[in-house]
Amino acid sequence: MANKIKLSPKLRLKNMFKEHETLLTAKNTPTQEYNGIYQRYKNPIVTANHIPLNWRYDLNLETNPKLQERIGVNATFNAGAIKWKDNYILCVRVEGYDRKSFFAIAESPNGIDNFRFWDTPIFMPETEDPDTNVYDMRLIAHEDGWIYGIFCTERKDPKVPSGDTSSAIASAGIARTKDLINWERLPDLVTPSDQQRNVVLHPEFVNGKYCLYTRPQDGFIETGSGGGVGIGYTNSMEKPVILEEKVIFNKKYHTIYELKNGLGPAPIKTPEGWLHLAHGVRNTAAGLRYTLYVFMTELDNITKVKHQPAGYFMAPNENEIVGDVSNVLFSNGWINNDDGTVFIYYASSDVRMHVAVSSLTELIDYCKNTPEDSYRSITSVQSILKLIEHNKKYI
Ligand code: M1P
Repeated sequence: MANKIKLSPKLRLKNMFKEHETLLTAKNTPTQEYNGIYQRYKNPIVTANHIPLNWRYDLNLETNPKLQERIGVNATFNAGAIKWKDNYILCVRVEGYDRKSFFAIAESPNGIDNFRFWDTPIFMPETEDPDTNVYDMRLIAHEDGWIYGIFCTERKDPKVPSGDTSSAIASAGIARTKDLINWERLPDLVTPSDQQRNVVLHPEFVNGKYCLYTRPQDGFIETGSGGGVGIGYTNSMEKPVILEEKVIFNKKYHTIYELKNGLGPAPIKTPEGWLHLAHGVRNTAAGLRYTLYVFMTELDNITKVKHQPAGYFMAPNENEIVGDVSNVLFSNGWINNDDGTVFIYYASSDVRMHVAVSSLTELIDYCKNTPEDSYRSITSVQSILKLIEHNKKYI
């Protein structure tokens, strides 16, 4: 008979709690590399193993004599972020073994480590049209006084033949809260496009209206004629209807956002303009590759892109590149601290959460001084030649 590890359930239970606490309280330290733009940290900050044990196990050894895991958590990723009562809050997409995602708050005193989930996951109310799956919440403290959670709600496409069990419709779900515990669900956003993911609320009113960044798409996976980061306006979040979407950042041939792009978190207001973090998706022989990029829009005209550094800002490194959906970095949360540091929360390969630390100074410098993409090999070489020429004085 094969050997089994024969710790008693009682001892396993004791060890489980001890190991869990060790994981939750582990100190995180910066990696060796620093590129003048951001600093990665060594440990993922939230993983499936951070999920409280009482969400997963029946802890009564009489009803669970073998100490089996009753409800498995597959991944923790794509978290919205907000500073709350001096602490750092992530609204994490938690995905179960059953493939359903839900939201749960993890809180840390320093934003770098010691993230701990609140006692229970968020019980998100539904609209009259039940959600099959909810994910990727952006948390936005709007100047109207509410904290909004804008997320993707996915439902089976009712128009497809019954044999098609994978076609879905993605819409922007909206909820608001004052305490991150009690959520008021509002109607889903209505837009001219059939599909919406990656919708983000601008934190300020624009000409007295709520402004939402959208990502129009024809199909659930395929952007079709849609794609790009769009902008639309609504008079009310209680009846959120956008009549017209204007694309401000298009997908473009032979770029890192050739296939599609979508906004990450809500933009940060800086003296130089609105700073945006987004993801761009390109095709490769090995499948899709998601990287993060940064751009800036004008302060007084949020539809006008002012700086658009070429290429990606951040791409998966060797620890991040493999996961459930490999070759993916995705971010829908960052926090601008009072001291000018910016904590960038990003997920790798649809599995785990990380933090990178930057600052407004570094991000603005990056935006203003990184050459733009001029879309041909020869123009990339011209950018390098210009830099070499400039550097002659300094070598
Ligand atoms: O698997 C990568 C990402 O795919 C989708 O992103 P997008 O809407 O840009 O295609 C989302 O499902 C996202 O959650 C996921 O990380």
